[in-house]
Amino acid sequence: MDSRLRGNDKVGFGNVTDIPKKNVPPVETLLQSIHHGSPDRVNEAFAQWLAANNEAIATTTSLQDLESIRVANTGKSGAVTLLLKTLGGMSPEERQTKGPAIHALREAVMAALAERKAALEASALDARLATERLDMTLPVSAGRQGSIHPVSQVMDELAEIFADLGFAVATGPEIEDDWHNFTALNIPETHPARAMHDTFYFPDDKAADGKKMLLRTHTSPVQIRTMMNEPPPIRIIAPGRVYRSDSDATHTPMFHQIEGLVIDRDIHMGHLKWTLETFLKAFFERDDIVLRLRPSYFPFTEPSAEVDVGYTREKGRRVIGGSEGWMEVLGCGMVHPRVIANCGLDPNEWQGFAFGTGVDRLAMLKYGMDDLRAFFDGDLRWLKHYGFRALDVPTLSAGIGA
Ligand code: 2NL
Repeated sequence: MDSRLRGNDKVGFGNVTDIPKKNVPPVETLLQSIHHGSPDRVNEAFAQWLAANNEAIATTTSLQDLESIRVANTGKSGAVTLLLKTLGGMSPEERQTKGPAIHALREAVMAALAERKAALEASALDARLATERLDMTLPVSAGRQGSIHPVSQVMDELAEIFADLGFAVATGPEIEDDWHNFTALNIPETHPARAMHDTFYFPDDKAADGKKMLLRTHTSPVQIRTMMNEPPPIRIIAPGRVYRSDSDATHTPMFHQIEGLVIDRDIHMGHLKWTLETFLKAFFERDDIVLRLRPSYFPFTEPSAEVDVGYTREKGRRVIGGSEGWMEVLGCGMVHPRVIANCGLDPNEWQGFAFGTGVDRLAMLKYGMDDLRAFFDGDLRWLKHYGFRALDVPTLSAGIGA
């Protein structure tokens, strides 16, 4: 007698334990009908067993129980398996009369097991879906959130504004060689910027020309690299960290700069002034921006100018816009023909303008901080106060928009 089909009260390791108690006839009744019974007797015994077994399958409530039945049916010494084994000892004639019933029984058992398995799996999934449902309309719990540093915010605003004007963002190494940082820019060997006390040099790292590597003092080398690697027309901005050996209330050894460069045919100062005016109006979100270009000198531009922007006093503070006074905000000029030639371009064919300014200073002017050093202290209270929400997108038309 196959105890597994009638429940099992002797629980031990390796035994099948969870058989639902059902009136499935013992497998012996099937075997006896095969060996001794008439075809009618076989059919009757098979039908009875199958009905009871189907009932057992259909009333299982867990995949675990179903698996117990599967093992009892089609496992190594399961009822179906034992029946199949009897085929081997039959004469061909006997096999022909009894074989089909055995195979049909097997098919029926397999089908019933598969059907119940699918049903139990489906309801297990339904149950999971019901308990694991998420309410997407619940308000988000406000966890601790960081904020965007004003320098990052202003850099994003600048990138956005200049993108609208057709400028791409270019980047390059912060550790530079002397040629890209100074020589290509027409900065003479004797220029004070090249002195040890103004520029951070690496004492041991040298370029192929034997000159010491250095921390870039402006982002101009990025523009030099772009001019050497990409054919004109060029419209780029180069934002990034720059380094100078300088430290007091208004200077930090590392600060942020943004430079702009346009190289094309027939570019003149009119393009330069319009671009700067459009940029400053968008950046300060005011239409009453007044510019003043004062003649100046940079080795890499000719002519060169310093750009002042008009301000007014509001409650004792200086606010950009109007023209009660002037504040210097940018340096600019037409790219020196020697710089264009240094980059392998013909200065008779290609001209352009360039400008540069400090990002930290722009941030202070727009958002009203008064101490540059606080920018780099990493004080969370300062960041909370002056920081920006992530995902606020700056636009040309509205400064910071949706
Ligand atoms: C300033 C002035 C300036 C440039 C930067 C530049 C770059 C190349 C060629 C020519 Cl590759 N010029 N950059 C030009 C004029 C002024 O910056 O006051 N910066 C803080």
